[in-house]
Amino acid sequence: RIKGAIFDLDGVIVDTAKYHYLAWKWLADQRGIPFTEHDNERLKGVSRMRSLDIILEIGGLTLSDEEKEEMATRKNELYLEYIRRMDESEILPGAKEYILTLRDKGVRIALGSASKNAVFILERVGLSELFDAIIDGTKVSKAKPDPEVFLVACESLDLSPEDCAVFEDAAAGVEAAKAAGIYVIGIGSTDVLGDADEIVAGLHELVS
Ligand code: G16
Ligand code: MG
Repeated sequence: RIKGAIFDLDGVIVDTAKYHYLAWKWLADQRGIPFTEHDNERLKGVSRMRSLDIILEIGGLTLSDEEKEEMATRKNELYLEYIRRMDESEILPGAKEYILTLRDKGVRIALGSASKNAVFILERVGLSELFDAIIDGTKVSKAKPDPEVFLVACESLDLSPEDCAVFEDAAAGVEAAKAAGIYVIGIGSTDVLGDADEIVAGLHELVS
């Protein structure tokens, strides 16, 4: 029986991967980098800068730190244009219901996201109040697959990793949760989430 539940944001609570993709795609096109939705899978759960490195690697491009900083800032401006328009209709099926069910049982709820825009997104979709702790890209220095984000989430809930469960859609996130010693429920398909302790298609499957 778990005492704390830690949710990833993108791919678990909302589908912001499509907006990350559109923003990166626009920039990749500008630079003539062939970037596909298949490649986008590698960007899931990893930090903004790491995402840029992966895209530049696909294009075989080397940029100065200054140019990279500029490109990352531009990407975020484009991304913000998309997420600014988000509302509660973009909450993935079952996500809100499942979190409410857990809260009813006294389970403490945390967010464990790589995104620096997590608080803004939760506010846009009206879910901020349901979280006892929000750990995101502004609060940790080491990105997934490093366990830091999930370990800090456990600490913030005042619980040990053995008493928590992580809900993750990305391979990097599953790896991070395992490294933190936390039970992990993969959200999505077996081919990406093979290392998870359990796999479901979406949180809707867990709502009884
Ligand atoms: C999300 C996405 C990643 C993205 C990262 C950083 O992580 O899955 O693709 O690169 O956030 O986002 P931002 O540019 O907004 O800081 P998660 O951990 O919520 O899946
Ligand atoms: Mg994710």
